[in-house]
Amino acid sequence: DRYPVRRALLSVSDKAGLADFGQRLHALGVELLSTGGTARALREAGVPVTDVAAVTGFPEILDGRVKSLHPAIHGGILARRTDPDDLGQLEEHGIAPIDLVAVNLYPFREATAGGATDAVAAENVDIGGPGMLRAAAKNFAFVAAIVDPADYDAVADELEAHDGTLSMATRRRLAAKGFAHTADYDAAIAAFFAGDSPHLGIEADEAEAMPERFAVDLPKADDLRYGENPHQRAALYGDASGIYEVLHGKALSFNNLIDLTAALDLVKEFAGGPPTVAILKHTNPCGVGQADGLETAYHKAFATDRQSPFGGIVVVNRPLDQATAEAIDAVFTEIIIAPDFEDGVLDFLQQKKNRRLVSADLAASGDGRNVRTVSGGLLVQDPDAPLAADVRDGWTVPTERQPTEREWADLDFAWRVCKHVKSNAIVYARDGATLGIGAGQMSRIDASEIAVAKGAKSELDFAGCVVASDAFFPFADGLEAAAEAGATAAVQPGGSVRDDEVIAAADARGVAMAFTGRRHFRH
Ligand code: 93A
Repeated sequence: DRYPVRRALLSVSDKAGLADFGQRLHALGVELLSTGGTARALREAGVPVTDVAAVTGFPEILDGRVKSLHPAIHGGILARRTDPDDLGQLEEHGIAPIDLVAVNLYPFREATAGGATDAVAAENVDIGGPGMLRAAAKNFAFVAAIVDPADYDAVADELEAHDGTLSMATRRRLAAKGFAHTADYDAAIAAFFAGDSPHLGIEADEAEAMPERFAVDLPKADDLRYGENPHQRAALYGDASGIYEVLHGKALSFNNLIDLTAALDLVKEFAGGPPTVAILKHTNPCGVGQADGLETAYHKAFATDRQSPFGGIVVVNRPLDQATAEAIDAVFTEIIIAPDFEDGVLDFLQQKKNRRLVSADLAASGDGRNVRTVSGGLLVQDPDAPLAADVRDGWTVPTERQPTEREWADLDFAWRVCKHVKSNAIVYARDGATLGIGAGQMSRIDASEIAVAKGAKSELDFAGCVVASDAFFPFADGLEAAAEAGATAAVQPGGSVRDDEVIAAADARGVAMAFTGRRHFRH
């Protein structure tokens, strides 16, 4: 009951353990076939592999929606090795048997975990993977179906110990696991689509209830000179030690404290990223720049809008160096925030008596609750936490064109900035620099027009830029206006009933568009 493994097909979304497993199979003389991304990962690890496209004689089409769905693959998996008819038909059609299939599926649960639009969810439904897995599991009498990377080692061990063969018991056990997995996978998909559409957040019944009472009892930290305006009394309550520290300058005002919070929230989006500088006014970024060094990043941020930074806040995501401090010093800046200041930089900046210098811990996570006053009480919500470094992995691209590598980087950057712009928010960016930021408009189109107008005022060229929108484009016109302005790629949550029109408008203009499945209003 032992069958040899001579040819294996690997097609995995989760590339964990892939290189090692591929290497061991290769060392056993097994020929490896793989779909696009898996083949690339194996080649990068130095493991020889044949593209599935070369076996089928057919390229991957529809953005990978059809890559392994072909008789040359499914015939190779499903043929009964003891049936002369089956083997004859393989021979007749020039199909070689496939003895082992290692597949794991598009991460549907992960992609929809925090809520996703129908389009995002649908794009994460794997068709070919379950097909191959079930085909291999069905033919377990001859073929091994592996769905769990945790099984790679045991399978490779057995192959090495038994002359490149696997036992019936192993194949049957793997088949059971494969069937259980596809059943569970389909159940998750069915459950998602049984709910209301679109999904942009937490399902009411899976959310932990907010507390029955919300008690606030914080000590007064400071009386403030006044509130938002000089005729309003104000005080600060709580304890910011461990979050930020004012090292120099006048006491922070009511509005300073609000702006400082906005600046910290924004820069945390880039805490682990390349040198990044943001300039803010009235809680909105005037410009954000990213470069190999802070000084260049500052100039990029400043170039977005050379007028508004006057009297603003500058925040950086790594210790502030002298050259950057001098560049900032050339513009009247109320507050400078940095995780740290390099030697001598504080002394230099302290020459201006009133300017506030603040050090901040970008890893400090705050108090975990976001509170606003409303008529008759308080609104309490979870904070809109900083995005994960790999947030892009959960995005989908419904357009014909995928973003280029440069566009991906700019989309990621623009999306992080856009999250910190008052709604309706539109951000144009290119090469790690914002080109135009449209904040706080009552219509998305107006936000877009203002962003473009501000960029034009700064004599910036929008050709080849990307655009980010904090909530979905309700109509195609917003996307069309962005393309008209020069955007070649866009990022937005998706989830409009008119998504199809917006996607068609993008396709008509060759715009690559990503759906995040999550919106970031700031009201
Ligand atoms: O879009 S699919 O449903 N169509 C297919 O023909 C297909 N073949 C494999 N998804 C398909 N796959 C899946 O692609 C696999 O289940 C795996 O999750 C993923 C691997 O793609 P890549 O090798 O390009 O990273």
